[in-house]
Amino acid sequence: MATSKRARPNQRKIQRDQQGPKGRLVADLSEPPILAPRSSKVPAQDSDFLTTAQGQRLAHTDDSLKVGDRGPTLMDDFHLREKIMHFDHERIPERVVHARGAAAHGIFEAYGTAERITSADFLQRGRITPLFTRFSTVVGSRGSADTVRDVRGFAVKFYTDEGIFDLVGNNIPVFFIRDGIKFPDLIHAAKPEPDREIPQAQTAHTTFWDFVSMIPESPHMLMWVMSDRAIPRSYRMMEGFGVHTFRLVNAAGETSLVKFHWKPVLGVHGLVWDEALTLNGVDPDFHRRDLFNAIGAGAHPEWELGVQVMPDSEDQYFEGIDLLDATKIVPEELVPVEPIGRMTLNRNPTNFFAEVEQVAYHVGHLVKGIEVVDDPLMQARLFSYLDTQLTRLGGPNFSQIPINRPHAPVNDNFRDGFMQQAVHHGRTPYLPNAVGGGCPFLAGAEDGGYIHMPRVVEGAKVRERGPDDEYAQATLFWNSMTEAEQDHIADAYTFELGKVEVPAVVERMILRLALVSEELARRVGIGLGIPTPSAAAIADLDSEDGRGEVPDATGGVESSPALSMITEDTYPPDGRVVHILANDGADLAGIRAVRDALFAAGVAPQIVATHKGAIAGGGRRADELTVDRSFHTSSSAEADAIVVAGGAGLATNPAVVTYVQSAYRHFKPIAAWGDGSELLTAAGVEVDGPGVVVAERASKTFARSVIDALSVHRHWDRAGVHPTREANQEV
Ligand code: HDE
Repeated sequence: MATSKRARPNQRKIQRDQQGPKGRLVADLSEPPILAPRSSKVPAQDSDFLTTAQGQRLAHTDDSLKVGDRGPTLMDDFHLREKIMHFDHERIPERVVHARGAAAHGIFEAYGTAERITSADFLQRGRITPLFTRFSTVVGSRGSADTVRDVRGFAVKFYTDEGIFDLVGNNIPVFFIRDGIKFPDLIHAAKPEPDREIPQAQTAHTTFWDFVSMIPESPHMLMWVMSDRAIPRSYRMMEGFGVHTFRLVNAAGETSLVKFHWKPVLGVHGLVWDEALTLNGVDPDFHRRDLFNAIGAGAHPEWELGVQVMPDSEDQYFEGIDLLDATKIVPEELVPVEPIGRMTLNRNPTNFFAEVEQVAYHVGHLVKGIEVVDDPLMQARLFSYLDTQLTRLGGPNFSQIPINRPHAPVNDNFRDGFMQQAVHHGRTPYLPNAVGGGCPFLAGAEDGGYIHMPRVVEGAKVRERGPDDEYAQATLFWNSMTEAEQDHIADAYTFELGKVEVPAVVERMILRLALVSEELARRVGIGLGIPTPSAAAIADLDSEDGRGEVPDATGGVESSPALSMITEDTYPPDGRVVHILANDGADLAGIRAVRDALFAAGVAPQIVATHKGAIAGGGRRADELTVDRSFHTSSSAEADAIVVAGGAGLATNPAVVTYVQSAYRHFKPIAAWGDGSELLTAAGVEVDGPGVVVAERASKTFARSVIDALSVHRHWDRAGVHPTREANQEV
């Protein structure tokens, strides 16, 4: 009997025993399958005429078939029956977590710098691989708002020549829990409370804080979630992280342990909390729209993929940091991130449901050269992601849905199941076989087969966890923030805990915070009217958590600038939105010049006036300019900068004055020329303040200054001393 083990495709004739679901195949047991002549596509929108799902052309679709024009509807109306049946079943269950999201197609270009550590083909020099990336929030339902405080999912599906590789990460490099068995508890606590289904898409409620205040490993992740990382300005401006450690294997079989990082070319930027709250109402689709518009306008977002490479040691620790613990980072100051390739998102989805809603990521979609480690969070995920597709996508054939199809040839010997699209042929969907010529063949290492690296694992079967230093990295995060970022973290805790209805939960949480930073605990306590926990209470919790029995998990790093989002760097203004405020009588030639200069720099300018339609110029010559938006529908929260062109009544219109004031309070660049500066004065904006540009005329230099002011993102130096910082200093 032919065992297929040693058989190789180049030695033997392959009998294709499984065909991908490319087209409508005509089954014939004696002949190879024949593609139906008319179309190789899944039947969808081929006909010029409206048809039933079975292809019958229809003459009428506005009235059901009745006895007389007021009579009862007839069972004969197969068109009505089929149309309503399909409509009734249009929805599929939303994702149990990460339900709300947006996605785009793109490519990955490998630099080749990972060749020495992995044999993965798509990471070899010059390889270009198509991909599909979905960003998401975690807690909210599919229809929830984009700019809530939450972790963001960052999931990339690489369609490599060796099969699908999914890197299913987040925009925060750590997680709330260390073991996947706690995941249902975490999500039940974070989701709307089950008796009242309140609140939607937020952690600012009693049950979430009740849970995390009793999870000793959560403080590190909580610091990230309370920081501006959790209210990104845009999906395009988020870092991404693989979170878990991965084991890479090179062609010689040598292994290393790595952490994956995505670094956005546009920099990492957040919203201001007040702005995020406004956007939830003004434009709940803010992030989805931003991604769609930027790609549509040709501002294709880019990220560099990088790795931190650590030796594959027996204990899988690095400098005292447990690499199997997803609540820990390896500071970049200890192990720098080495760039290995670049992702560009360059095409919007054609159909949201078919692509974004049906895409199915799975951490077990791996390619050779990349392995997972024994991290118990990852291990639970390996089970979960396939399981969830069965409910969401209706069965085991979800990999045949177009967006999920591998680009590599498939021959999996799987058969049948709900919604099977392929018409397989042959008699031998099993191995080993002799009747089918031993096909399909098994691939050894020389043919690109996935070989798990042998590792010795031993130990008693126990429900236990290793020792952990739960606070040091949370403290490192706090110590690495600028003052503005610390102020935002203190405010975020004060907001979230302020929404908790059970005082004991708040007190427990403040106590835990004191182990991260007594200053932070005091500042949050001031806002909540809660006294600082006593030294004895802090010491009790400390010994209960067993700190001091384990080594410090920071690797000796006291402050990590890489954790801060506020840097001295400048960033490209691509796709940034600038609102040009104008009204009838404005300098239209100046507006055109500024608009064109901004546009040429990759910025998205929008003219906002008191009314839609067109505004008239102030000169003698009849001139008009079409307005993009009016103050009735727009908010300064949607813009990255405000430029005032001026025009009738702007400086005396309270809505417009508030518009400028909130932009200023949100630390955005503000600019004006000519009589536009009257509005700045009316809004109380200091014309020589940071990030404020004022000019006589709308010159090129003026436009350049606006772009320069945009490139630093926000002008934090406008902020005064934060009240709780001041109060804390007085204590
Ligand atoms: Fe997920 N997660 N997760 N997760 N996750 C899902 O899979 C799960 C975790 C992440 O855009 C689900 O298809 C468990 C960490 C992203 O479609 C589900 C555990 C990280 C996405 C699931 C985790 C993630 C998901 C829901 C603890 C960051 C969205 C729908 C063991 C590294 C992917 C689905 C997309 C989605 C389970 C923890 C990231 C239920 C059990 C840690 C980005 O399978």
